[in-house]
Amino acid sequence: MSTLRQPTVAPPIAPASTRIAAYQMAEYLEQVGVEVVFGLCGHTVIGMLDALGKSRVRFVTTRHEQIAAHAADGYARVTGKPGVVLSHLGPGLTNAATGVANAALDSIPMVVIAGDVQSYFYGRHPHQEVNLHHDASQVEIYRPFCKRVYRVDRAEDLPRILERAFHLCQSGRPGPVLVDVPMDIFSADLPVGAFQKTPAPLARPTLDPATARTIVQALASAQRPVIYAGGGVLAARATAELAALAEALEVPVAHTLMGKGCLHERHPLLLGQTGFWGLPVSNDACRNADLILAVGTRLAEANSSSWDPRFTFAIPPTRLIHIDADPAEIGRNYPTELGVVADARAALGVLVDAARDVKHNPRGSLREDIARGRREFAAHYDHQWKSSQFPMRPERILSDLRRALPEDGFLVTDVGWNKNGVAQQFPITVPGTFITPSGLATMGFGPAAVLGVKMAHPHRAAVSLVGDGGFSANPSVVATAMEADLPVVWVVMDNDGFGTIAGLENMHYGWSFGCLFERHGKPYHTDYAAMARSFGARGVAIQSAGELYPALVEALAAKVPTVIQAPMENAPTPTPGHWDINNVYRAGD
Ligand SMILES: Cc1ncc(C[n+]2csc(CCOP(=O)(O)OP(=O)(O)O)c2C)c(N)n1
Repeated sequence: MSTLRQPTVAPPIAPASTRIAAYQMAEYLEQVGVEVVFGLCGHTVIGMLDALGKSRVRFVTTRHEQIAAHAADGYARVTGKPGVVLSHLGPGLTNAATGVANAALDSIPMVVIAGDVQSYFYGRHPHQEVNLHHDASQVEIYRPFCKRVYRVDRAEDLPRILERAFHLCQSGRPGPVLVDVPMDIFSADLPVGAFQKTPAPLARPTLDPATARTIVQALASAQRPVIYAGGGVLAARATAELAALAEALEVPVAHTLMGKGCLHERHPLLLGQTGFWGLPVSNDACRNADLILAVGTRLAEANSSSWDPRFTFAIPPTRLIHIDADPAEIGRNYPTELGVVADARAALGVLVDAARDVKHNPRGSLREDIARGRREFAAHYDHQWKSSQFPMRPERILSDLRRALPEDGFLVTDVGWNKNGVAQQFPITVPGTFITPSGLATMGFGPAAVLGVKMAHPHRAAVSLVGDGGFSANPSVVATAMEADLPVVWVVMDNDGFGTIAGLENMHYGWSFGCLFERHGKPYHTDYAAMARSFGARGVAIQSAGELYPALVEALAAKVPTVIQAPMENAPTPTPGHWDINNVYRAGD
């Protein structure tokens, strides 16, 4: 006979003035404007799921937590609101980590709510807890990339912590915040109205008029000034102010990867992206500038040609003024004449006011020089736009996609040819329609982030352009798109391998060992179109170059998600700049 004692004490009946925390929490999410939570279930979060299911907040269930985090990231990028993720503990949280870190490195506001083991099992190492070196330490996994990690030890703290999470993820330099909730705390009673405090509206840090006059004077009197725009300009929705400043002082604009779209692609002052995959005209203008005003950028390695002064920036002698939301970004890689901690939109707005009626140095043939530089570079690839070669030229895929995609449609890239080629060669005319993973450059981002983008803007087209490596990293996105009824389009640039790295290895070592998809020494090909159809989605296998454009038009009009698989030559993206890794590789015997 069992000697185990059965519990005999009935749970205490809560007084009428209390309500279970999870239900109040779901209502709080509604109150702070959360429309959708992306996540994946587990025994630690079903209390919260029940509450979400009974709320107005939509829950999108993914098949992998990384997808949930990328989708929330995509949603946040196009709405400017925090993305919200719900994750189970242990393996759920570690699965989500890549997506959350990707959001962190691109300064995307996000709140991650994680279930955890029961608080009263502290130190007993319960099921699925991460605790090898410290009790109850799963939150530590998120420490290096979250702005703050909270473990909720007492139910009474939950409302305050949640308010802090929504405040912190959006304030200063945005980024993810983790709220780790032991599952018994979802079920705890809290006084009705416990979740009342909402994040304070924030006036963004701006620029004082005297400093603005100094900066404007410096730009006006410079011989060869450049404005260098980063993702901070787009995140702050400051593109109109940027254009106004550039036009007022006749200053050309170069940009980072995340800054693409900061000016209309046909704006006569637009130089283009800098760095390894940049445009020569942009690298040259920056390298020869006497003054650069950098706004909302961390002057990162890829866009700065690994900071080698021979390629993109030569600072000094170029003088640098740097405006950024994060003081830690100022002065890291270059001597900086003046650093300003401010929101890009606020600061550019004050600069535009200060620039009114200010006379600037003559700029000579600046606009003609830019046009010629851009034309000359395009001549390297524009003859491929109509190439009927099959497997297709990547440039043809880009040009067909540009023709088919409405100007306000979203293009969400992954990493590989898609990201590097689009940043360099794909015209973007509506700010915020180019979405890409920059800081962490996570393969698998694009196919998942497009889900959040489409969720936020169901009436606008949303295409994920992705390599076959990136697409097959997390192909269950198709199932999620079907379930959530998100008619997105994935265009898979299929070269049977991790093409970019295969090319890099081949260039330095003469083969592509470990980078190609092969079986028994022969190319291993996957029929992603058939896979899509098995999910109930549309799947189109392109058989000749001419089939792509009509397939794109049809897919964009379709009411169900579509995978278009376009076989592609593994041709490298031009690299006018420099990347230090190429100095490192050494082949031996
Ligand atoms: C998660 C992750 N693993 C590895 C890499 C390194 N990486 C950068 S590009 C690339 C190849 C991507 O292959 P594919 O998606 O097929 O695109 P392609 O390069 O062929 O255009 C890899 C593996 C990465 N960025 N992210």
